[in-house]
Amino acid sequence: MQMSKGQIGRRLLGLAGAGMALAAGGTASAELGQPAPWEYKLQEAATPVMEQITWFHNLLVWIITIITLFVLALLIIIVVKFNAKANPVPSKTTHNTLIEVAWTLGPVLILMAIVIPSFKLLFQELDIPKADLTIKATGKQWYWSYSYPDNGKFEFDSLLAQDKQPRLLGVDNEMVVPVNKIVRIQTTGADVIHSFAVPAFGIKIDSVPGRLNETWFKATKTGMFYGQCSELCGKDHAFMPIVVRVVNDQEFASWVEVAKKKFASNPANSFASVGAAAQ
Ligand SMILES: [Cu+2]
Repeated sequence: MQMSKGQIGRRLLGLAGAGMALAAGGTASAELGQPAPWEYKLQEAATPVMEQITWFHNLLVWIITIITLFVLALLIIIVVKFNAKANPVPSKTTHNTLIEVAWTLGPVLILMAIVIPSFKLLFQELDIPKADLTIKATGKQWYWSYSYPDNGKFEFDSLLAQDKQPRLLGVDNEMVVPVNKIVRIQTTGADVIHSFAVPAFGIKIDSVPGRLNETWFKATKTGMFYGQCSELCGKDHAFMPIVVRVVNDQEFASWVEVAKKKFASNPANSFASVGAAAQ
């Protein structure tokens, strides 16, 4: 089929329009704390650590883009200016002090610009501030158990709820935490290695049997935040989501009261194993 230039132009415009509509649709349906269709960015941050991760990620994207364009420009200049036809008698230059110093110092400075915020972020993630609340998350094949040693020592299981939205992310009993409080997560695996990860909080930490790993978050927004087990742990690895509901202090206190009664019949709560969180 022959197309005129006008037709091709209109088709291209249509395609671009469709692409933009898709992108806009993706943004419109993006909700805090969960993945969105056509998402290509990091999830919106809900903790100071995730804000820092997002900032650092964007910085790196800028740096790598500028480096790539710079190298591409050099390549194009060389191909155009110094090919055999354009430059039949090649120069025999072997050393240039200025350029050699520049291409050594330049990368050093770029690495310094990366290393400083990188270490700052690493320390922010690893230095756990004094926690207001500790929750132990135990990865099991294939669900999570959460215990609250500070709030009356109760424990409950959190299993995928097929009927809940978002699909494959909803659970029957979500972890509940107060907003703007420092929550320390201690995690372990009951059978194999799992990994506790919530993208909007910027946390991902392995849950290893026989070992207690720690991380922390301070959620600054209320709402539902979804994550998934992030270490291949067996056949139902894809079906053990993590849901954290962030609420205000009063809602948290009343949830604790209800939860203590609701999960009183959980056999795990009759054992002393729950209160083992180290202070
Ligand atoms: Cu898993």
